[in-house]
Amino acid sequence: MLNIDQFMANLSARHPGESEYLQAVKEVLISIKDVYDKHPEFERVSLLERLVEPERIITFRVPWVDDKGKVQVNLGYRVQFNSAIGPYKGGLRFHASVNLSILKFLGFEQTFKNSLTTLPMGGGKGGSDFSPRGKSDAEIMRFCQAFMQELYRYIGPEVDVPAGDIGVGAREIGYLFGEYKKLTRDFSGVLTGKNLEFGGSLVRPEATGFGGLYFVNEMLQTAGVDIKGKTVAISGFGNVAWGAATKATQLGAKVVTISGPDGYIYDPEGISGEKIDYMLELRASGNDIVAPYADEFPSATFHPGKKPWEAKCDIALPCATQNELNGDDAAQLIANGCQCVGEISNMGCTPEAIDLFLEKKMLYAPGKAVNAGGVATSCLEMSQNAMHLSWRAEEVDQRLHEIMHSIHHQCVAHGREADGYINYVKGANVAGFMKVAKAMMAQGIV
Ligand code: 2IT
Repeated sequence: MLNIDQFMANLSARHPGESEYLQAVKEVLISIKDVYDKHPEFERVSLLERLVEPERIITFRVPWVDDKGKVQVNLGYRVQFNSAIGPYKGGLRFHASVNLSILKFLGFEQTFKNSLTTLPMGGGKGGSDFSPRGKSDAEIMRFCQAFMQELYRYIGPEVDVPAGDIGVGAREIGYLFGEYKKLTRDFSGVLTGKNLEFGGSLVRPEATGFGGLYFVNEMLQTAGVDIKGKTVAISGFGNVAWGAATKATQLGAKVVTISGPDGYIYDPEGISGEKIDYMLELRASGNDIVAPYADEFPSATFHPGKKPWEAKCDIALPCATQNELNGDDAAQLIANGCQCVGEISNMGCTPEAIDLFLEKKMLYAPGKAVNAGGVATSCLEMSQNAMHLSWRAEEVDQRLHEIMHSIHHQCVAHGREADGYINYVKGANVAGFMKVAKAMMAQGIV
């Protein structure tokens, strides 16, 4: 029988202070306790004790020269978490906050997310505490090259396939790919999120946000709610927020907020059309702020230092980073009549927020289900690379749609409670876990 308190006490003694990692593990343990206890064969082979530890962690220093000629030293990591169902797959995050706890939580989540996609991918994550904020293009390139000069030894198209995450977009993937190719003389699908000219997939840039909205739309439909005319609060303004705003608008909803580290924008006329394009300009400025939006579009107001969850909305979509929506934010959303929260960031909600959503029986689904369209489309990019061809946008989008439908179906199958309420947290964790667990059982003690 799984004793969660005992298990967590042992794990935190081994990994003191790794709060994000411990938080992610605990959430999964709570969800899977019932099914785990029904499988005594799991306990006999210490399946959970193995599953929570990464198979391998690679850490290295990344020395690079800035524009002033000064040598900078950052830390680089790759956490190869679980390869039971396929090669390690997951993004690279470049952000000042990056540490091992964050990358281990992301790698752990990625393992279950990738399992849910129905595609053959293990879980991995990596990155650096390098901050792209305010860096020149040449500095970004030199950093990416220095990072790859070490990472290339540990990755490969059938071994470990990194992609983007916060701070890593098509530009960085291009520089990383160029350096990998130079070092190995191997043109292969070793990274995803590439530009179209050298093996990238149509729809990959939009995929996380589009997939998120396909999933949220299906949640709403299951509850008999039409998304048309609904008001949507989005956090963040990067690639994920951009894709989510685009698809929400296409489906007839009205997006009223975006946010950055500096505060949030409230635009009651709706963030659509050229305003969504403007998000790309904000991103390209490299300043990591949204305040200029309010100067550009007079219908909008800027709320410095505040989070978008105080704005009235029907649907809330966290699209920025972990733990960006806490218990107080959840209470405020509920008080304002919010009906649905679709987490598109990884672990965007704190345990307190999730407890509140579940207690109120709200429509709430976790990132590992809602945002899985990004990595799923990365796998479609790998498939195209392996076949040396490229699919039309309609074809990729169609597959993305089917994958999100399947993930929703798995959540319902494993998460429906006696009163009919769908606990998407439980559904996603149980479905994701069982596939990985069965694969680990079959492969012996490794
Ligand atoms: O969190 C994620 O799923 C990603 N950052 C995308 C990973 C990928 O391999 O496309």
